[in-house]
Amino acid sequence: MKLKEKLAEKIPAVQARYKGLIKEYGANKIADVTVAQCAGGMRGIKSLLTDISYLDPNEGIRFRGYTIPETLEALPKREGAEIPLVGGFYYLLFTGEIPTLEEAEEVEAEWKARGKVPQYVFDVIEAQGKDTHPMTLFTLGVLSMQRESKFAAKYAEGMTKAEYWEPMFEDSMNMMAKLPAIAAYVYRFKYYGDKPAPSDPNLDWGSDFANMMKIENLEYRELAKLYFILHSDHESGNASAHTAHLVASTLSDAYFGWAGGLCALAGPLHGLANQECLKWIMGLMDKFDGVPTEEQIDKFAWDTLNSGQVIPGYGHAVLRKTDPRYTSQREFALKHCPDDPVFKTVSVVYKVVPDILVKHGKAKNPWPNVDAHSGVLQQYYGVKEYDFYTVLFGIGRALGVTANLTWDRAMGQPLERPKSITTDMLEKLAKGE
Ligand code: CMX
Repeated sequence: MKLKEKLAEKIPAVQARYKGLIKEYGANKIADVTVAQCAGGMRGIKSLLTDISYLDPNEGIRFRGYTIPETLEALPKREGAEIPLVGGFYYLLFTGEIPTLEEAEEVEAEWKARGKVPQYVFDVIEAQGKDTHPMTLFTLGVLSMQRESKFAAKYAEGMTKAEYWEPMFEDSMNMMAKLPAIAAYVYRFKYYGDKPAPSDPNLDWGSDFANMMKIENLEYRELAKLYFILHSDHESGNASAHTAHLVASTLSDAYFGWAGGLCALAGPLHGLANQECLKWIMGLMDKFDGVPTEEQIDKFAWDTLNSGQVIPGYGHAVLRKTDPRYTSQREFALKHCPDDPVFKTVSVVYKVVPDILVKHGKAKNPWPNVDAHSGVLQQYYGVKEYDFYTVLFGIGRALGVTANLTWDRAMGQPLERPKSITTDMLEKLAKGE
């Protein structure tokens, strides 16, 4: 396929640049580490390398150098569609080039050809039972497919390092192709006790997810594509992408890597915040019986903070302004559901909460992140089961993660192994002893 050929063309130069950098400048310093960084979650330490995306604290994410509006503008769309093909976006993440419609369609066609999920994946999900959290069901589904790994099989046969990226790419394509069907299965099984709609060969990857979910409103197809693109990548240091990179740096495959990443995504400080967010908004609306006033939100937010909880959907480890992923979803809502009471509530929350967080004085960033807006749109189209939302995040984030894992192999990135020290050692270093 063209995407694979394009990668094969690009890899030697990138690899030579990477190896050359280490060889020529390997001993040069690029940063120092403070006591706070060592003891406090490694915030901001420049220690990961990726060209897939970059997160500027003030500007937000750029995918291969393109901002979100630029990405949505530049990528090819099918006739009549509002949002570009996710297959074309995947091409951009891998190659750094805007594909033609034909190139985007080729990725879509490959996904279609590789999309059939083995029955044992569904058996694993059903064996867990409906009471299990959807992220557990989804993660188990992904992990169960590890036995299909081309990378693991080739590694067992024996291959050279230069060949590593190829089976990683194949695993990435195979896994991406199946994630929407697995997620739709989890959704229908857990909440409705039935099966997803059959895949429609005429629909693109994102729209087919909406179809398999059995969401009738056709606008949800556009939202699905937008959602997956927006959640795809946030450079490499976020917990889910970093976990996947770490796991796969041991030369385990993309299934092991992404199952690990999904476990990190399932925490409330990361991907699970999207479920917590809508739960918080619905709690707010229940308490005040509809769209609350600014005064009512003020009280509710302070009650949350005073009870020791965080306000979900606000704050970020890197960003220092409103997340452009929030803005993009807000624009979609303004176009498609401006009168929805939940959207109206989220809009008033946006007016009130940043000031409260500033007064509270703890959060370094008082502005909303991606999770503050995603649930509103989901519930509007009928996906009201908010504990499912992190699964949606898990489909989207896999796009960036698998592109990174393939490039990690292509560049020959090694096993990740930072150094830990003891508290005694840190004290001595801190005091300059
Ligand atoms: N509400 C209340 N307190 C908050 C807060 C919020 N939304 N955001 C940060 N704080 C607090 C932190 O808990 C921390 O308190 P302590 O000093 O008592 O530990 C303090 O402010 C400083 O935190 P920070 O340096 O600003 O933020 P971190 O890098 O430590 O954490 C994040 C970032 C996102 C985990 C944090 O802002 C948060 O908990 N937000 C709410 C949960 C959320 O929306 N997570 C989703 C993030 C996006 C994603 O990954 O999906």
